[in-house]
Order: sequence, then C-alpha cells, then structure tokens
Amino acid sequence: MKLYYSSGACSLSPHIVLLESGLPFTVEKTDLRTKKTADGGDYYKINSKGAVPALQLDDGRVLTEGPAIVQYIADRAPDSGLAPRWGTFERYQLMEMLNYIGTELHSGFHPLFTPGSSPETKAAAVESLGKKFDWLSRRITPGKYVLGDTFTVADAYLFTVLRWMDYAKMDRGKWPALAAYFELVGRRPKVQEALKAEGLLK
Ligand SMILES: N[C@@H](CCC(=O)N[C@@H](CS)C(=O)NCC(=O)O)C(=O)O
Repeated sequence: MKLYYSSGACSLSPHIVLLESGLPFTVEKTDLRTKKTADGGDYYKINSKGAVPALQLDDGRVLTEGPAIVQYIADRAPDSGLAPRWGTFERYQLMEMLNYIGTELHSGFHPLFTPGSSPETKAAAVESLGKKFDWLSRRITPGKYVLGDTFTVADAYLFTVLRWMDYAKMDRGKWPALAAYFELVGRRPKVQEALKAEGLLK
C-alpha cells in the first residue's frame, strides 16, 4: 500500500493508522499547490479530486476520503483494535465520530485555511469551532480515548484536526480536557513516528 500525503494535512490521520496497524506501506509526498507527487507525477491521475489522502493498494486500485481509508486499514489489521468489528453497535459509533470530525471539525477549519477568507468569515469559523470544542470537552472522559479505553482510528483523525488549532491560533488551553486528550494521543510512539516522518517535530 502507498499513502499519498502532505505534511500535517488530514493525511496525517491515515499515516498514524498505518503505523499503528503494523501493516507494510510506503508514502509519497504530494504538493497540494502544484498537484505533483514527489516523483514528479500528476497527482490528479492518482486522485482526480486533487486532495490528500489517497491510498493506493498493491493491485493499483485507489481509495480516497480519510474516514473510508482509515477503516479500510483497520479492517486489514483486525486484531489491532483500531476499529470495532463490522456489524457491532460500536462500529456505528466509530462512524458517527468519524463523520462528526469530518463534517463538523475538519470542514469547520476550511475558512481558516482558505486564502482570501475575510476576517469576518474567519472569526465566524473560530466561533463555530469553539462551540464544537465545548461539546467535545464534555464528551471526552478524562484519561480516555474519544470512544473509551481503546485507541481507534477516530483518535488519529481527531488528533490530526486538533493540531490545526495551532495554525488557527486557537489556544487549546481554553479547553483543558481537549488539551489533555491531545497530549495523551500525541505521546503514543506511532503518533510521534508519523509526526517525525512528516517533518512536524521541532
Ligand atoms: N473529504 C476529503 C477531504 C480531504 C481534504 O480536505 N484534503 C485537503 C488537505 S487536509 C486537501 O488535499 N486540500 C487540497 C485540495 O483539495 O486541493 C477527505 O475526508 O479525505
């Protein structure tokens, strides 16, 4: 398997999940501005949407959309505990959380990263995200992962998105439960390994 990624982007989530899964994989960096891969190829030929992440299987097929990719990886390593078994209620709770992170948080950051967004648009995005962080702070049990005792693919995605608070100049300290959760996930050796591989560790 090969993961196409851009440093610190949402592709960090499947990067963490691949490392946590123990499955063999390679990575290829992608320039999101030029849409070129590290080997000079046209990234649109990998993902016609032009976005990372994309996961290329060994048979050449390509899967896109982060929440689908991380579940695919988790199901390739069923003993990893990265996702509850298919058909269980817990699996739907995982999808519920992945959907929340994708539609409410990940998308909520877009106006903050879009060149030319007005200060008013950015302020509205920060306010809206703040309300979601209020909810998440109440939702997360201190000392636990987002779905309980076990680290799952939802934690990889949530950690990735919470990192962007730094770029958005949102102080995680305003949400102590989130700050503690971010540290809990960030301490994991495979998370550190992914950050290092993407050149994100100071
Ligand atoms: N719905 C996609 C969104 C992916 C996405 O937003 N990727 C961003 C980086 S975090 C990207 O590649 N942006 C550049 C672009 O779309 O041109 C997913 O969940 O995988």
